[in-house]
Parts: sequence; structure tokens; C-alpha cells
Amino acid sequence: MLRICAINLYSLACILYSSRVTIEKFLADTPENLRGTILAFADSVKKITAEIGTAETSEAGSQNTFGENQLKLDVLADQIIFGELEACPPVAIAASEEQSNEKVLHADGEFSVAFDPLDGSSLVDSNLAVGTIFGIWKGKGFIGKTGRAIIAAGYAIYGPRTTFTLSLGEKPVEFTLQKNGEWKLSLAKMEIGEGKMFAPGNLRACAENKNYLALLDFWAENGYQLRYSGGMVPDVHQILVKSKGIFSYPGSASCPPKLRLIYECAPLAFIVEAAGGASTNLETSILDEKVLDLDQRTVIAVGSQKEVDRFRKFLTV
Ligand code: P6P
Repeated sequence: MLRICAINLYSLACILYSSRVTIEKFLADTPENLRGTILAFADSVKKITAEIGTAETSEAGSQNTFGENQLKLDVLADQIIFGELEACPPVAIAASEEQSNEKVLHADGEFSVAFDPLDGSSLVDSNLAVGTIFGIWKGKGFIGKTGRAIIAAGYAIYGPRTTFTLSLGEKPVEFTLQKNGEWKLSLAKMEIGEGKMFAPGNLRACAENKNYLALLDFWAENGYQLRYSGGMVPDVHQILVKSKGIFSYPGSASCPPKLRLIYECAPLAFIVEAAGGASTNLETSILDEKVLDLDQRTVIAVGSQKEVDRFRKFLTV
């Protein structure tokens, strides 16, 4: 009886603690330059949240670096984030998936940031959840570095609620945007265990990539739960929240990998590995893949250690 009371009291204490923890309190001991940079993204997400519910989802009439037609929402989210970063002196360089080149913002800044302003924006017209992804890298520039230079990474999800997930290298935490504009801690220290859930991207590659087809058969024949929305951010976040599973996006000759190393894969791999999970590009951890150019794309699988190991085993037969 005493043990049950102790557990209940502990659970109550956790609820009370998290109900009082805002992002500012969580970052109280973080160096001001890094805290300010993270809060610049958190403030951007609030502004994007205010727009995404009613902004036009039509095309902007322009294309991004990858030749993809931009939506007005992509451009709007990009402008909002740059507006916040331009007022953030620690940011020396900012690279956006929606821009052709990195931008020098503050010559004396200590960090470089790479971000995808609105990943999955083409899903907004179907009212599916989409996200903002960012990584904060030590020093100036990205070329020649690996994801090990990331000192903090995070993502926002614009869904039934707006959440902001963050790691500075420790276990990731999630904040939920409140009606009063505060970010309240909603999930502390997320960890990835093991379990049968899969988010298989680029299935059209199976026509040529028979190893991927064999893994798909394994998942189907072994009772894995399919959870794929077409939005990488919510699909990966689900692995953290449910503490299990794998997100994969390999390729084939005619359907090559399309996910970007610095804007999407490295920040998400940083967060998943911080949660005790794993990542792979089939050769190394995503965090050990050297950046050769800002447009670099990579094979990716992120998730639990066993599932990522299985992915690598099947795909490299
Ligand atoms: P496919 C969204 O466009 C995105 O960049 C990721 O968020 C998502 O995982 C992937 O592309 C979806 O790609 O080939 O399934 O449309």
C-alpha cells in the first residue's frame, strides 16, 4: 500500500513539475547565445502557428534549391524564421531548404543553423500534420563537417496541437503551445525502446530495390503496425512518443533518396540518437556523414537500435 502511495505521489510530483516548466525555465542554465537561438526558433513556430491555420496553400510561383515548386506557406514560414534569426546575434550563418545559398547574418556569430521551414507543406491542403526542423551547428558553415557538430536540434509539429521538441544532446523533451502563448513542458526525457511499428517511405523504390521489398515483407509478415503519414516530422515524433519503431527512406536507381542531410536527416538523427535510438545511411550513423554540399540528400533510417540494425542488414545483403 505504501509503495502504491509513493508511486502516485511521484507521478503527481512529475505532473506538477512539468505543469510549471516553461521552455524559458528549462533553458535557464543554457548559455545565453544558445538559449537565444533556440528561442528564436520557438518564437518563429508561434508565428507560423498563427498563420498556418488560414494561409493559402497554393503555389508561390517560385522553386526552391531542389527545383520543387514552393507553396506560399513555404515562403511565409521561411520569411518568419529569417526574421527571427536576423535579430539573433549568435547566428553567423543560416541555411534554409527554401533558399539557394546560406546567408551570412551576423559576422561575429558563433553558430550556423540549417532548417526546413515547413517540411511536408504539400500535406497542409489535406490538413495533415507538418513540421519545422532545425539544427544548430558549432562554428561557421557546414561544408566538410558532420552532424557531430550539431549542439542542439529540434522540430515543431503543427497538428491538432503545436508542439516543440528539443534536445541539446540529452534525452529530448517536448513542449506544447498554450493558449497564453507559453511553451509548457509536456513530455520529459523521451526514450526509444523496441517495438513493432514502421513508417516506410519511398515504397515505389521496391520495384527495383528488392532488399527493401524483402524488409517490407518481413514487417508485414511479423505483425508490425504501419504508421506513415507522408510527413517526416510527425512520423519520426511518433517513434519517440510511442518509444518504438522505425522510419525509413531508402532509394533505388529510378527513385533515389530525396531527404536532405543538413535540413532534415541530421537534426532528426541527432534527436533520435539522443533518445537512445539509432540512425543509418546504410554505412554510418547519419551524424557521421560528411556534408559535401548543402543540397546533399541521403538514405535514412531512424528509430530503435534493433530496427535500424535490421534495416541495415536487409538493405545491404
Ligand atoms: P514521399 C515531405 O515532402 C517529405 O520531405 C518528408 O516529410 C516525408 O517523409 C517525405 O517527403 C515523403 O515522401 O515520397 O512519401 O512523398
